[in-house]
Amino acid sequence: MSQKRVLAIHDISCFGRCSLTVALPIISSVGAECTVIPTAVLSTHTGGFTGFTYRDLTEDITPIVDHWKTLDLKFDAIYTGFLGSFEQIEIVANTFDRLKENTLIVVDPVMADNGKLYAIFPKEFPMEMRKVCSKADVLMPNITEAVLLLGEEYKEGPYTSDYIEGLMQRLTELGPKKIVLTGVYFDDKKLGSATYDAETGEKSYYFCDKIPGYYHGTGDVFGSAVVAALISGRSLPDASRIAVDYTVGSIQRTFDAKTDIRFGVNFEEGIPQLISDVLEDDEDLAQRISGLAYTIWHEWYKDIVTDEQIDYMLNTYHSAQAILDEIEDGYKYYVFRDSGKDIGYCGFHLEDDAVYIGKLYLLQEYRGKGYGKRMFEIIDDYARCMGVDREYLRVNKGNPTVEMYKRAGFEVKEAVVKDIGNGFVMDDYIMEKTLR
Ligand code: PXL
Repeated sequence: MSQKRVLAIHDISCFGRCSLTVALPIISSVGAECTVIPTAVLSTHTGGFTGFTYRDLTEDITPIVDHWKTLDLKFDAIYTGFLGSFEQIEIVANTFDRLKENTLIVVDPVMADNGKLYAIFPKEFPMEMRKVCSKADVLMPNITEAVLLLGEEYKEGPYTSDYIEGLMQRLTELGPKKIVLTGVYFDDKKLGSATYDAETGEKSYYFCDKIPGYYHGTGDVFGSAVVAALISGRSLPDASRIAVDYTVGSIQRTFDAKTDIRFGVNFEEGIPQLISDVLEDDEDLAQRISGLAYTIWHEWYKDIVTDEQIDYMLNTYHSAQAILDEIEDGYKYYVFRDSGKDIGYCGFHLEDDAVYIGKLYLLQEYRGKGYGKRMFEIIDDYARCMGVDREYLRVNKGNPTVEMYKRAGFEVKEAVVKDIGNGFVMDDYIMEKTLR
């Protein structure tokens, strides 16, 4: 695959980690070339600082593009965010037209948050912003920006999936076929993003624990990670999930360090993880999962089934090839890490009217630390998104985990003995949970 080239059109806020100083390193980190058009140079971003300098570079944009036209440059993606004036909006929209040639246009309509248009913008700004948004393939607003673009009233959350999906659907009527909506929450504890693809009808949600406080530049960290993932061939739901994890990790490090919230978030130390999340292919993932299965089965099942059965199970159901086959058949796998180390995973897939949880494993020393709960949250979100309210799993009758499943809301539905070949049987309970 030839190297991808992205054009990032943003301002340079010299201090405060946002826009170009975030987009450049994040997009480059996944091996893409990141070309830039700086729209302005500011001493700091405008959120929370006063007295910042602002050198407008609007009049340089068209000559830069004119020069590039003589060089016949091609871009795989163009990504833009904060735009400072009506004139800039006009010129950037025109730049899309001039440079678009099999180019993915990604627009983050940076202008508002928490129900309010940023003070530096006039109230007509959102309607002008529509000009660039209508030309986007992927639009990434937060909820405030979404309602402003749609000319609707802002509503405080928590939201319902009907409301979120309605917003995304209406946004696609403005032009873009793919939406990534940020700042989505259905309760006060979790915050995340939703995606919608009008061409396939596919939607997805991904949430993480809410971290208190408002951190500047997080939209750019998120948006740059989405662009990095999309340009690397990841699907829209995967790109959004990877970007949420990356952004939340960056916020968490900043929160722990008690950094001034205006200084932006520590996204730099998450780059190694981002690279592996974005660039890992299904074969690598299957290898990692299979490695974990080997360790976990040997430490956990040694008192439950015989060594021979453990080996048989590992070879039959947990080999990298078996896992890869499942992924190709639509299984979703999530691997959990702690300090960079793989510590467990869950695997599940959609059936007609239920989600079947085929795998839910944690290394012994990481049990009881909340990872299991997090796995169930991810599975519950997936089930809701897919419109089913039933989940079920199989568990060996002698496995103490039965109690953990009961605490997680599952109950035993039936006992089944399944012949799995080679003289082995699985002597299991089927446990089931109905989502409320
Ligand atoms: O994307 C955030 C951003 C970028 N650039 C400038 C900003 C802000 C947010 O306030 O002020 C100049």
